[in-house]
Amino acid sequence: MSIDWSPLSSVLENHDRFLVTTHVRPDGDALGSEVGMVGLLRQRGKDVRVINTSPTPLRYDYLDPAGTLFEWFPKVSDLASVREGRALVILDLSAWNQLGDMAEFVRDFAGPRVVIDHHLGDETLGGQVFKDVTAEATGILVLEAVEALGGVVDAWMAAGLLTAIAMDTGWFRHPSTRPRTLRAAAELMDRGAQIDDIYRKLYERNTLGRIRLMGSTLSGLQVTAQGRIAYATITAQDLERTGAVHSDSEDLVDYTASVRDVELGMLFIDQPRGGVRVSMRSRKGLDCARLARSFGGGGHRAAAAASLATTMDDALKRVLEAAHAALELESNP
Ligand SMILES: [Mn+2]
Repeated sequence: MSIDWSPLSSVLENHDRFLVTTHVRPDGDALGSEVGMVGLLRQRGKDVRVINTSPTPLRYDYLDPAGTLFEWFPKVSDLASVREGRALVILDLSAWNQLGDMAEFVRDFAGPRVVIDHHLGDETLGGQVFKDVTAEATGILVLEAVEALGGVVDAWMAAGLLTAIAMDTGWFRHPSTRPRTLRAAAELMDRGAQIDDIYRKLYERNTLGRIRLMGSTLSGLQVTAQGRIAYATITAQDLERTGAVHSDSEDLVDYTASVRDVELGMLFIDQPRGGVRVSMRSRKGLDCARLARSFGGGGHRAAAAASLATTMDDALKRVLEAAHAALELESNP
């Protein structure tokens, strides 16, 4: 699918001040796409603020070396003036609940808005939507936009966009990876992205808490449905005991789906403000997005998530039941 970027070009022509945002618990694609977009906007001489509903996980600090780019919504003291006269760019989401505490602010936002995204789902956030659900990352769409609009990818933007693409493709291992993914990565390296340095920053600066959380989570891994489902849990007590913080659970779900013959891997995590979030990964075609949607969540076919306003025990019971049924349906359609 190829996107016509000319409506974005007119938004850029007609506005001088921008606000860029992304989803709750921002990942590499979310933050890296923001970097690419900010780079493009600044090249055009725009005044840009980036305000996110969640704080930036420590591992992504290299994208914002001065610590001045990514602002955390609850800490922004001049929201009234942020609202004024800006155009809003929303990256890597298409569902209101993915905006967390910022949803109301975005709903009330009077200025024009633009959504660039690759998630399934038919909810609309309003404004101009640039969407390609076949894209491996929002970062690749932002790269496309930068090129279509005559921007120049500098080393910082290249690092952001490479982070985006690498993280959303599991470092070029997921089925979404195709020749153009690697071509884009190669081009970003040409533009100054240092892939080995990015990898080290992301994966070789673990806190002790994260490693201990990983150990405790993996040693609690359970298997069910004759080995077709694997799942693990992270409770508030697990976080406390291991000294991990919430964002340390990022990617741990991938291990659940890495067990031989497992078709669906799930990680259940107690949420800081109550409820349980379940992340899902499928390996042999089971539609996780559909399973997640039945609990009010969403995502992609092979990777999705949902939040349940309930206890860990109840979340386990309900989701495992639905997962069994989904597998059954998959085997006997
Ligand atoms: Mn993404």
